[in-house]
Amino acid sequence: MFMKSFYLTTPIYYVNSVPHLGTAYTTIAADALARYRRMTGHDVHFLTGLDEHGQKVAQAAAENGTEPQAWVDTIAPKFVEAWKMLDITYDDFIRTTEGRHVRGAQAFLQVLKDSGDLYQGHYEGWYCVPDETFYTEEQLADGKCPGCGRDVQFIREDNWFFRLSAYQDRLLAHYEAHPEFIQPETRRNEVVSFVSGGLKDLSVSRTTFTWGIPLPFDDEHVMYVWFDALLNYITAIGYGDPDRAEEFAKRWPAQYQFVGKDIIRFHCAIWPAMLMAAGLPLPETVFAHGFLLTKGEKMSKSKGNAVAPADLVARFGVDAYRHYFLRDVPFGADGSISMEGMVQRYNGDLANDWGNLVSRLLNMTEKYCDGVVPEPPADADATADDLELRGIAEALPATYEAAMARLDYVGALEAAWMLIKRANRYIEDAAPWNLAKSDETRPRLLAVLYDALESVRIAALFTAPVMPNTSAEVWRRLGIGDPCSVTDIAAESVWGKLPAGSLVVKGDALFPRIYEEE
Ligand code: ME8
Repeated sequence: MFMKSFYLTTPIYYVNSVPHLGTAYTTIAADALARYRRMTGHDVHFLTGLDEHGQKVAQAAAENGTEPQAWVDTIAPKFVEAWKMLDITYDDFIRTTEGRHVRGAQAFLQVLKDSGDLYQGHYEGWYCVPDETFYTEEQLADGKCPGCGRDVQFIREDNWFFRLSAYQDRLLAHYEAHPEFIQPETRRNEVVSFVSGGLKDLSVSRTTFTWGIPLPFDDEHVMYVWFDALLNYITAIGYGDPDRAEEFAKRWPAQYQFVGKDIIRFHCAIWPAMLMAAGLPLPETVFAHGFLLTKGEKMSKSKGNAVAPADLVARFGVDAYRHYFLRDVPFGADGSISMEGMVQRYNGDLANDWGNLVSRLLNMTEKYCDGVVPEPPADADATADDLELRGIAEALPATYEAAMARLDYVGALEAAWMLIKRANRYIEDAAPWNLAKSDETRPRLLAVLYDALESVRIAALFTAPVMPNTSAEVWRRLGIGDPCSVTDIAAESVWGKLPAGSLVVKGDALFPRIYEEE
């Protein structure tokens, strides 16, 4: 069977410090999409990794009294551990200090040099180390970095420049012809207006420090860290390596590149211009999500309001963690997060709705049917309630797909919750505990249990991209396979696939309620 390649990337994170909620947010969103696309039969390649060069990382190493390479080697495993804890199913993890990246990035620079897109010049201006960004005097905000508000330093260097200005018209034409290239719309407008305002050639090398990739044609210079970092998206899949040409041709261009809104100009102006200069196609969509805010402020390492994902996972569990961020923060917008919000979401959606549905139903199946899934009821006997429940389950795949196609995780989860909530109400209304009182109503009892169990099977399928462990556990309790390894979710979600005779186990509460005083 031909499987469409689906290449998805996150930014590669700076190793100046350990992962936090912000970097975890992008990575979880990408993971949920990667998992879902595997379930829709795509040949998914999900890349994440680390941005290990540059002044900021060199500074972090110096502050910690160590050499840059030793420093990045200490921090990199912390990212790997964090992504393991959060059940991130990346297919590749690139570090920009790896040989495959260094060689690919050098090959790329050589192509640009040969095509005449690079020239030697003199740079004089401001530089923000935390953002690794060049600024002109006019761009500064009260003498500080307009991006992060921190101090900037004045630098004077003889550098290599990239003819970014030459790509202004082609970039604008691309935005025009491909409205899907930058999403959401607000970010697209922001980039169009930025590029329309004129682009300056970009300094792409540095000479006043050495922690970077040497230019292949001038080893006095190391590559500007953003130029180096952006190239990870192609070096990881084999750019510049003749032995991996086929892989590169299959994977590039990417379907989605996820970024935070803070780095949209790099990804939507500089990056596509670099690709154009090298004669490569552009990614289909760069999607910029918003910031996580705590008490109205961007959460960041430097502001000291960054929370460690591990603390929240310890309290709520990994699935509840993943669910909270994707359910509470519309992807693309800024979102306020709080401990109260997380407890509410946990108790409401997970303990009351989903966990409760699963446990009461499995309990009843044990109690009234010795844990054996009953036969599916005959269609002719279906009541209006049965048909409504089934109708919601049958509408779910298309609604869910439409939401995921626009990266609307909130919409996708709401669609799954329509089924979960309706199934809870279905049980309330049908009152199996009354139906169990007489033999006469036993056929109805079995029909209700089957339909409710089938709804649970389908709900677990569609919550799997976000809450993989819970879904796997629910299917295990239903006595069926692993929802996370499904590759044809449409076929799998057909009503009536829950096999009669399967033995269910009730198990502990999936989401024990959290009380405020805890
Ligand atoms: O920028 N809310 O790395 P970085 C949401 N190395 N997302 C947030 C966030 C917040 N409060 N804070 C950070 C870099 N992020 C470069 C990228 S790519 C070629 C190079 C997320 O470690 C968001 O995705 O500063 C943002 O784009 C990314 O972390 C920045 O990570």
